[in-house]
Amino acid sequence: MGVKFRHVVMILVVISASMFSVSMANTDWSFGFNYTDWWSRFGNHPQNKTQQQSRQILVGGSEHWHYGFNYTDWAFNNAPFYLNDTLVFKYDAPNPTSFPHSVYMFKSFGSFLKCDIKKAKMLANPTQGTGEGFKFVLKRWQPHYFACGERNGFHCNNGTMKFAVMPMFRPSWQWP
Ligand SMILES: *[C@@H]1O[C@H](CO)[C@@H](O)[C@H](O)[C@H]1NC(C)=O
Ligand SMILES: *[C@@H]1O[C@H](CO)[C@@H](O)[C@H](O)[C@H]1NC(C)=O
Ligand SMILES: *[C@@H]1O[C@H](CO)[C@@H](O)[C@H](O)[C@H]1NC(C)=O
Ligand SMILES: *[C@@H]1O[C@H](CO)[C@@H](O)[C@H](O)[C@H]1NC(C)=O
Ligand SMILES: *[C@@H]1O[C@H](CO)[C@@H](O)[C@H](O)[C@H]1NC(C)=O
Ligand SMILES: [Cu+2]
Repeated sequence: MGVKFRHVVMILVVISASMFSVSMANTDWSFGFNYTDWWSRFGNHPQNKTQQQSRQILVGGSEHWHYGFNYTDWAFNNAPFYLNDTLVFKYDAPNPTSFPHSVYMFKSFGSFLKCDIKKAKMLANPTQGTGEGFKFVLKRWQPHYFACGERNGFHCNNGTMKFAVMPMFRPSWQWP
């Protein structure tokens, strides 16, 4: 009996709520505030999928991956990076006119600072930067320490071929 009574009350609440929204639609209760506009800015409504897709980022931009370009500076200017973004390293195959390059990853911030290549893992050898380039997907939510491993850390140390990236979670909405 009590259960049925509560059901009746709930139904009445639903009916009066829908009546209220009908009257909302007919009368301007918003006093000029545009709720549609506000919701379209902040609400989690259907998104522009193009903007949601993870990006392919060319490391160094048009400079590609070479000795003497400041990649710390580049990473700072191109932050934030997001999870599932792809970093693309492009560099020439070893040839008589340019230094060979490679892509290494450090496990710790300490070995990154010192360019201790012996403690780094090779991700791409000197021939893997040709054509489409070497691609690395930022899959893990952790700092990533990249460097060129050539000349036992000289390219990393003196050639500034090193940078760190901390991928972020992509927000599900956009600021206006
Ligand atoms: C409210 O904003 C929406 C989306 O920007 C727009 O389409 C609509 O015309 C606006 N309504 C009024 C009353 O300004
Ligand atoms: C989504 O955003 C991209 C880039 O900002 C734009 O080129 C495209 O036209 C947008 N698509 C829609 C359906 O709004
Ligand atoms: C590279 O850029 C960073 C950030 O702008 C700066 O702190 C650093 O001194 C630069 N390194 C070199 C070798 O110029
Ligand atoms: C990244 O991509 C993988 C597989 O495509 C997906 O399962 C995962 O949820 C994505 N992560 C984020 C944070 O978008
Ligand atoms: C490191 O680079 C600087 C210029 O950026 C140069 O003056 C110096 O001689 C280089 N160090 C070595 C060991 O070659
Ligand atoms: Cu190099």
